[in-house]
Amino acid sequence: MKLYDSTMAPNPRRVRVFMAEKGVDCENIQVDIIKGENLDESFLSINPRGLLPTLVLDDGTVIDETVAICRYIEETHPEPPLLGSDAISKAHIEARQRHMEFDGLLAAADAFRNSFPGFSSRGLAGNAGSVDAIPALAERGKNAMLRFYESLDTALNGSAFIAGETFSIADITALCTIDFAAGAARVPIPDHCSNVQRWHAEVSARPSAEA
Ligand SMILES: N[C@@H](CCC(=O)N[C@@H](CS)C(=O)NCC(=O)O)C(=O)O
Repeated sequence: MKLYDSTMAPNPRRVRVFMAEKGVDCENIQVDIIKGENLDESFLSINPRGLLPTLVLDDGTVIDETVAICRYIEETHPEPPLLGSDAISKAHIEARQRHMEFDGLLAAADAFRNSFPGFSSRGLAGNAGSVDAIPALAERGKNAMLRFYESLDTALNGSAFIAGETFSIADITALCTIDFAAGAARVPIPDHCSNVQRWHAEVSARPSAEA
C-alpha cells in the first residue's frame, strides 16, 4: 500500500505515528501542500478532496480521512490495540480522540491557516477553491488552543494518558496537534501546564514519535 503524505502537516503524521506503533510499513509518497501539489490533477485524480493523508491499497482501493485510515490499520493489524479493546474503552477513546481533534487540532489549524502568508487565498484546506484567510480566526484559534492546553492539563492530572492508563489514538492526535501548534502555529505548551509538559515528554520519547 501507498501513503500519500506530507511531513509538514499534522494529519498525515497521525497516520505515520499510528503505523509506527503497529510496526506497519508502506510506500510513502510526499505531496508538498505549500507548493499546492495536493491540488494538482495528478493527486486530485486519486483524492478529489485534495487532502492528506490518503492511503491507496494494493488493489487500488482509496481510503482517506485520518481516522478511517487508522481504523483500517487497526482491523488489519490489531496489536497493540490503539482504538480500545472493549465497548467502554472504545467509546471513551473515541470521545477523547474527538476532543483532541475538535478542541485542539481545529484551533491550531485556524491559527496557522489564517496567519500563514502562503495561504492568504487558501483559507480552507484542500480542493475548496480560492477562499480568503480571516486574520480574526487566527487570533481565535490561538486563544482556543490556550484554553485547550488548560483543559488538557486538568484532564492529565493523575492520568497517564489522554484516555486513561493506556496509550491510544487520542494520544497520537494530541501529540501531532501540540507539535504542530508549537511549531507552525507558534502556540507552545504554556510553562504552567506541567501535566501536559510531563505527558508530552513521555509520548515524545516513544520511538513512534519520530515518525
Ligand atoms: N479530516 C481530514 C482533514 C485532512 C486535512 O485537512 N489535511 C490537511 C493536512 S493536515 C491537508 O491536506 N491540507 C491541504 C491544504 O491545506 O490544501 C483528515 O483527518 O484526514
